[in-house]
Amino acid sequence: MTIHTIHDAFCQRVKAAPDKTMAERPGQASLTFAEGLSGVGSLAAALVARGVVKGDRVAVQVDKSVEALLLCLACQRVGAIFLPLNTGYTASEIDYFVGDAEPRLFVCRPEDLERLRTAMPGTVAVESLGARADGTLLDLAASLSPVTQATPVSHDDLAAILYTSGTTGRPKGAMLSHGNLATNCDALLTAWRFTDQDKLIHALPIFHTHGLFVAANMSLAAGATMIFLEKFDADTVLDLMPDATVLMGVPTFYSRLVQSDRLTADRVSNMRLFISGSAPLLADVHLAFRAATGHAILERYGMTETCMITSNPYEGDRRAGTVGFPLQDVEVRIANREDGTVLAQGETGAIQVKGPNVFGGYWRMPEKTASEFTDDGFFITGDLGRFDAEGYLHIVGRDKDLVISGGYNVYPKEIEQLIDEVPGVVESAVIGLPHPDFGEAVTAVVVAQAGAELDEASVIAAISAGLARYKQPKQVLFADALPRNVMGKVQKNVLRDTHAGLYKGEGELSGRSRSR
Ligand code: MCA
Ligand code: AMP
Repeated sequence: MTIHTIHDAFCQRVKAAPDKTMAERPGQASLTFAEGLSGVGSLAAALVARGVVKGDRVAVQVDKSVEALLLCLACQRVGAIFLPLNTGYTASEIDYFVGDAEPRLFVCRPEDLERLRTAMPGTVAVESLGARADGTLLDLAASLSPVTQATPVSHDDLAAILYTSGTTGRPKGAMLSHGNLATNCDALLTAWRFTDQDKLIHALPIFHTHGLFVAANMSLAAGATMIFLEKFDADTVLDLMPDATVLMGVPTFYSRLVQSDRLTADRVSNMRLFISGSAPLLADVHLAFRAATGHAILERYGMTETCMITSNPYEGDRRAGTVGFPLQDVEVRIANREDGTVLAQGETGAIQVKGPNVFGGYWRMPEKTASEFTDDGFFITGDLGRFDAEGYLHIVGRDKDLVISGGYNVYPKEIEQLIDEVPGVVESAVIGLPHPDFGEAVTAVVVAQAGAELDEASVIAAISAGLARYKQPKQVLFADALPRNVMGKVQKNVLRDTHAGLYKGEGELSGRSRSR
């Protein structure tokens, strides 16, 4: 199958099987593909009514719903650029995105509508969309004749902008084209043998690549059914397994599932595939899952800027601790971190990627974009890795200062800047420490002024107001000084080594109980 755009592939699926269930949603009526298409047409009309034209950005910060997914397709229908935002972002975080992306329309949760209509610049229309098919955008859509013709787009036209934070602390909008999304979806459908016979348990958020451009796009393009869950809950997912075929999740899904004695080979007998990505899956979890179910979790590797890059094989050995082989048409190489020369198999270095999956650059940041590509067009991922003798890619570390907590990226710089402004703080360093549930726990190491009355609670309280919950430190440690190298750079590896095993809740976290 060759996909031109996800919207086109979806429309073909509607034609082929209009009455097929597109999404089951516990507690609400299911939706067929034909109903989905009708929703897309109406939402597209609402976009047009709010002045959205080809190339305009539509920013969306709403709770997960099938309608939000239809809104993404409606953007594609009118050639607009979908800009999903983490529901955890606070008002000050949102201000930045709106200032940078200058959306024509901002779609928010119903409870935020009044506030945002006052707060947004006059150039931005504001409508709401709720999780139970409610909100002003749907009211507007229902009053209009649907848009039935798609605005023509090319492979290079932008389909989405996804913000990722940066080592400078300033988020960057990764510009993803229709071609990026379509070719990657195509490659994944083939690699994972995903078809209209599949029923996917969709428990990921839909404001990031994993839940939106991997899980949802594949289901829409293949004509598969999604069981669309508001969020991940291990017991709910276990309840649904006998009726489903595929689960895609971050490692935390799997580390929580293996703790349940309900995870058995019997329960998963209808499931054909479990996929993990967004953060490293511990080999222990891989093995425990295999022991409980007989299934080897298929681990893959991707990035917002590149969509999916590599995958363990569908047929063949899925190796714990590796992320497998490059996907179809994707080139991956390992380069020397200092001089950029390409390294031989077995050597460890910077992972670089080229292919139709790689984004066009950062929104309105040409210099930043240029600095992250090599002269011959490879994107520098910031991850470190090596290929083993059989060609499996191993990710061995990160060249970028990044913590990944439960699959969410947290850039230390952003948190350090806030902590450093707290009265009584001399300086700080934010690191990730091993955490049994989230993989890494955001941890702040703070140097306080002599006599300053600071403790963990006061530091967290001082920075929390403007910071999404998942970015807030799970623990704050105090030190007399930060270790530095001869260049004066803070040695975070030394801090990680010194404090490894010091995660405060480690002991109590070995069951299902979790602290902050
Ligand atoms: C929730 N909390 C978190 C996280 N999630 N803290 C740190 N890291 C997190 N990821 C906070 C909650 O606000 C709460 O705080 C406390 O931790 C416990 O919440 P809990 O109920 O356990 O959380 P949850 O609602 O069950 O969520 C955990 C989760 C969720 C299911 C792992 O974070 C999740 O769905 N993550 C997926 C992220 C994702 O889709 N990443 C893909 C990015 P309090 O109790 O204090 O209020 S795309 C990507 O990375 C690339 C492209 C790729 O390769 O895929
Ligand atoms: P994001 O910027 O949210 O797209 O996160 C991308 C980053 O997640 C990558 O650069 C990797 O560091 C990490 N990542 C994604 N998948 C994996 C994986 N399977 N194993 C290890 N790290 C991963």
